[in-house]
Amino acid sequence: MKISVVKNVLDSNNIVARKNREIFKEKGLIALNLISSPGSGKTTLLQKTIDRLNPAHKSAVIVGDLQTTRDAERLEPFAKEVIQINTGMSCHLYANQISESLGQITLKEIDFLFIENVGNMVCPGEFDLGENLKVVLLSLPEGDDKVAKYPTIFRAADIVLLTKIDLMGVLKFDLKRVMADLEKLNSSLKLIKISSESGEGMDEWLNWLKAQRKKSVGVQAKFIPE
Ligand SMILES: Nc1nc2c(ncn2[C@@H]2O[C@H](COP(=O)(O)OP(=O)(O)O)[C@@H](O)[C@H]2O)c(=O)[nH]1
Ligand SMILES: [Mg+2]
Repeated sequence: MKISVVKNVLDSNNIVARKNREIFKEKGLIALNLISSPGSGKTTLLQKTIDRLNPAHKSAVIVGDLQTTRDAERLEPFAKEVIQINTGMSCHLYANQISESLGQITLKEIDFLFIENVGNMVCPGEFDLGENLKVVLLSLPEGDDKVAKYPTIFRAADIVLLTKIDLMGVLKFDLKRVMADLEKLNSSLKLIKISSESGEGMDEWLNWLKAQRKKSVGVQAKFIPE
């Protein structure tokens, strides 16, 4: 008889994450896990992104914060469905919190599922949620040294968004240093310079998102009669 032992929290998390990924595939949606420090612009970017994806593509958001429903309230006017998870003391979301939330979303109507992870650059990187892609944000005010200081999350990223690019020239920020540090970690990593304020980089980001969805689930957006 084969006895399998779930060794630790990470093992059991990975089992649920795999199931989540199967559900996303079966329901024909793409799931993106947004990871960054608090305040780097995740919620603002999601507001602008979902607004631009509407009405052709429907989005849902699962947002994790230690406390409050503030981000959910900000996203509610844009997304078809929003679930806020309060993690209490936990610095990241777990796959089982995603799987429980999926039960509350009409997945067959959703094209993009955005997961706004709890703001920090360390723990969210360790916990697979079943997402198709990890989107890591770094904002200009955080400084140009952060890629080298937090390499793990940048190594795991499928794309890096350099946010608040409108502040270039206002703040000291050595873009070449960031590019060189990213190149050392992963030379094929895509970086988009973006601003929710000025709109710079938004077209490139939206085109990337649509191309990723096409790659993973096919061309058609799901038509939902209003
Ligand atoms: N200058 C500038 N400020 C931004 C931009 N995006 C967000 N912010 C501001 O940054 C702060 C934190 O944004 P928020 O979206 O809540 O970040 P989150 O904690 O990562 O979700 C807010 O005051 C936003 O108005 C941007 O592109 N440019
Ligand atoms: Mg937020």
